[in-house]
Amino acid sequence: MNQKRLLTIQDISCVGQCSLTVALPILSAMGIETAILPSAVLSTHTGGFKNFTFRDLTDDLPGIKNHWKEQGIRFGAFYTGYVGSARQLDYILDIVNETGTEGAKLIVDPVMGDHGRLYVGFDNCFVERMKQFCAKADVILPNITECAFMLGEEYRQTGHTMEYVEHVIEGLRKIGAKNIVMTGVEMNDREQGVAVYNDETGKISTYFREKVPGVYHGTGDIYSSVFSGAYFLGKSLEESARIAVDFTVSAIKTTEGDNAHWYGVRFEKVLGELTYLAKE
Ligand code: PXL
Repeated sequence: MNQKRLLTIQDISCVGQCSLTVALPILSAMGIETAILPSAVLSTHTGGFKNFTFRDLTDDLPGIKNHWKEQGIRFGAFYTGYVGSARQLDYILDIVNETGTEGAKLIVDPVMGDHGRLYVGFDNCFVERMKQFCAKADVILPNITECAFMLGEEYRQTGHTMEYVEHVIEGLRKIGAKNIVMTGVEMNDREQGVAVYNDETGKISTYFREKVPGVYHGTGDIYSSVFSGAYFLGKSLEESARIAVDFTVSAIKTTEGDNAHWYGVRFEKVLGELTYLAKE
């Protein structure tokens, strides 16, 4: 059986260009066999649509895991995003421990909030459980909001100095995080990017691109999907982080200034920019 398979665990928001509806096409375009495990099914994402439906699939996870084990199905890496319940985090760890191949990496995007606020349905209790989950990951990909909540500190929207970045990374390492990719870092109002802490070298590096004005939904999921794919393909932490920034900027530019398309970005238009990775 082909062991070079990645499993991504996040919700299906049927409409809204986020979570699995971006992760699967992105990872596929990168030439990666991708298995999915929906953590929940929602009619839309929760970021602006009203009265969305929400079906939590937590109780389905053990049975799915048992079937995979019975069938000898294994995964070479795991990438998690939006999780439907705190209880699910324990089930996900069982899946990782019991179905991962030797050396399989766990990449965690601790999806909980953005712009200084937790998403609808998340609370401090979930934040605590997510902190413990992040300690088990090989790489975590928190945005600035998620960093602030995990450290129990005030959210800083912009003006992130190197001292601030170092402080956050130190705090996350105290929680038990290993490799860290902080997203949404803004040291000035012209640029946005990431700070990467490499657990092997102990070094922090940054990568910035021009900031595109506006608010763009689902771009965190786009970022984490590209990062996870590149890392799984054997790129370094730093290179994976850069590839993901460049693609996210391209995806945002497809929708720049289009206020009617407020719920997501038209990343489909630029998916071709990733296919070179499938050929390498
Ligand atoms: O993009 C993150 C995300 C994922 N899944 C659901 C969401 C959001 C952000 O709002 O609502 C259901």
